[in-house]
Amino acid sequence: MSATAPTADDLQAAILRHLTFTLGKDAAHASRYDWRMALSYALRDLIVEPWFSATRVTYGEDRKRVYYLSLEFLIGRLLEDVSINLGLRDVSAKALAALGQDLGAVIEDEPDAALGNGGLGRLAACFMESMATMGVPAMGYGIRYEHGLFRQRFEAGQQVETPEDWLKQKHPWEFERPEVVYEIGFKGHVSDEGGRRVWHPSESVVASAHDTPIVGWQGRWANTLRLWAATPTTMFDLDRFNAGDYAAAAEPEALARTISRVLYPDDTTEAGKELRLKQEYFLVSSAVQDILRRYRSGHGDIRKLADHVAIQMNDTHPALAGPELIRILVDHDGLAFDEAARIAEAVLGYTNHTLLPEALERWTTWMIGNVLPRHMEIIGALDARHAAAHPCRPPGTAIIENDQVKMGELAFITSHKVNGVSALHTELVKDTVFADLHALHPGRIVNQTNGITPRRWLKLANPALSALVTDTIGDGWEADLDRLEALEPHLDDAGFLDAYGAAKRSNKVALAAWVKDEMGETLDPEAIFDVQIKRVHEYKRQLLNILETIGLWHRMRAAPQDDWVPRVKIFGGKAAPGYAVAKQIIRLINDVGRVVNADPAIKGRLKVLYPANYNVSMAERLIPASDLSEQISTAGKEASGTGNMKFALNGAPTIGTLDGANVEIRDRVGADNFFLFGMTAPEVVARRNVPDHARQAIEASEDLQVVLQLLAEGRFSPEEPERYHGLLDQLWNHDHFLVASDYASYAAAQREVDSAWRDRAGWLRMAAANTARVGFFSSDRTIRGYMKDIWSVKAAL
Ligand code: 26V
Repeated sequence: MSATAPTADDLQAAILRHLTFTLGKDAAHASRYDWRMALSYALRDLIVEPWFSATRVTYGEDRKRVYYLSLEFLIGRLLEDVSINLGLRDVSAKALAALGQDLGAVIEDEPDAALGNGGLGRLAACFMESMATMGVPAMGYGIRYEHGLFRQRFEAGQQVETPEDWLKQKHPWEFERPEVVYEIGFKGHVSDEGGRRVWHPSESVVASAHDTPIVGWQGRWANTLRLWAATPTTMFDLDRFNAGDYAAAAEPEALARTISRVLYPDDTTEAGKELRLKQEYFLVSSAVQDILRRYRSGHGDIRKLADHVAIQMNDTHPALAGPELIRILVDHDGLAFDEAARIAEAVLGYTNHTLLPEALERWTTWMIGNVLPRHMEIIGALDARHAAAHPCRPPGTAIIENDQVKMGELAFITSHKVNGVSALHTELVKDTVFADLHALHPGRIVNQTNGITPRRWLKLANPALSALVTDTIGDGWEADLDRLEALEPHLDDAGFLDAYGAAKRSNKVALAAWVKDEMGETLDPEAIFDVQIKRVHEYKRQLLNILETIGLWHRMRAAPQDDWVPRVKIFGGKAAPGYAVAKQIIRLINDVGRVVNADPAIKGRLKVLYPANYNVSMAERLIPASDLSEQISTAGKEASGTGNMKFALNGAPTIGTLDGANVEIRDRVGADNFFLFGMTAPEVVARRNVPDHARQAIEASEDLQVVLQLLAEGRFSPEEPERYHGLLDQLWNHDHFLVASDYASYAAAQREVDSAWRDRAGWLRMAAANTARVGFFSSDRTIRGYMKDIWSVKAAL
């Protein structure tokens, strides 16, 4: 930011100026929305200078740029984030207060930008913030979905989806760029013109750019998040309009806009939808055209592209970037195919985020051939080139198999580096999905353990703990999270631990007030706030959590006189609309909550809550108020997890399996400060081969038998006793995620949690040790890893 930071008076004047001249409102009649817009514009003005200077430096020093291609950016709200990064949160509060407005209320008025499903999209958002903080010349490319991830409501405990509508109000952070437009073709045919392939698309849309500046910590640098909106090539059919056929006249426009209409809400099952393929190509083509235009504006020789450009593909969703780049280099620049393929490989990197077979993208050759005929030829040629270079390659390494294009293989083969997102996951990538490709290309697969931005996930979300950290070790930790290690000597200081406990307690009291408001339930701040928030998936095993909760409830009822440790069980998360089992699990949790929360026998010592519509903002509220972080996926299934890092940073120890980044978190916080349970990844693989594993596990645990019996007799659904018979049948006969086999171990770990909790000082020390020891999980560190191992880029700051 500029040398002179604005005072509250300056900002107040800027707010009033925008209220008057941008919004055309008189302060006497301004709504909360108007004040939010005015403040947002006033702050946005202050980002412009670092944004321009970042661009000047990048051009002036001819720096290599990073382009992060992602179908998802789960940004959440921006107002508070920007005010904090500009160092103007308190100044903003003061300026608004002088105008009779409350900053907290204004912040809450902003809708979340929910352009993502979960971890993958949130990671992209953390990366954008870290790259801006470190001064990495970078640009994010995504789609400006008109409707982000659906909103979730519960009707009689069941998930109901309604469309999300974040653009209904103006999005104050973006700059529309009507002059930055590209034509994106689809379908049609390919002709041969004197040995040159020419694609004649039969459909096309226009991609138009919308830029949101992403400002880093202390406002020293800002990068661009460029989101593309689809618009028609021709607005409407004037002849039809004049003939009075208004609906038909508007058809081309409606069709084009469909492409950027809505985010796909399915984060595992293969979409198999032509529209999804069109979205993927729409992003890739507009991004690649934009990258090449920028490159050509400053450089002559396209062969040097990789010296100046790194493109990262966030999962396989943008994997058409390789074929698209090659298409332009060959068909437009006249390069030889081989040379174009080599350039693409030098530029591209691919991040794998999942091993779940159902989430690995595949498209039929028919569909790609139909929607993108020239790309289908190029994919065939890439496969042939790879086969020729590796004559003995195993058949599974082929890009095209059984008339399907495997996007993982395509992304792998077109990239110079492929990375997993945690140490364990990367080893599994090498040993399983890409074992054969790994053998052909040793050294190509590297690890980059995920991270989270400490600005949003500590500074913004947890002001109480942030203040304590700063009081104890000084500032600077925000941009150098390893400094949290300096808390280590304070872990045995009773005064520090008291203050730590007080910060946690204030967050719990605030959460309790919110829950009272939103759900009418009263929470005891002395209880363990035990939280599982993430997408609902069988492998994440929310079912294991709720079954164990039922077990606890049953034992409490049987011995109400005992001295039970009070618990508040909080769940949050959405299920993909078509994922029936996940929706049943949600319904079960809500049904259990209804019974448990109304049961006088347990005297309020157990509560089960499922606040609807979990999103980034809800995470910011819940995580700082949590005591226990549930990270209980079947080992080998969660690629990394990033929520696990947010909880640990905010002083909620993990109860978890040795899965994803849990492994590295436990290594760092220490085994004593982590509640480990469950089978390891190799044990999981072995266990699946035991016929009847679930039955055996159930027969070995009386506790689990009782729980299943309660479910079977309809204890939580008296109006429909058989409601959970399907889920029970799954558990007995198709327990793929080994809920039964890990139950006893999980329940035992929960009892360890109870006894640890009874030692107040011990617990606080454990919580604080988590905070002190997870500096490694800053996304700044992750980005440094990408810069060094994948992008060969240097930061400008
Ligand atoms: C797949 C599909 C298929 C078609 C429809 C839309 C769609 C959207 C997403 C996906 C793949 C989801 C993969 C994913 O989100 N992985 C998560 O990535 C996180 C960041 O690396 C990681 O922490 C989580 O463990 C991992 O599950």
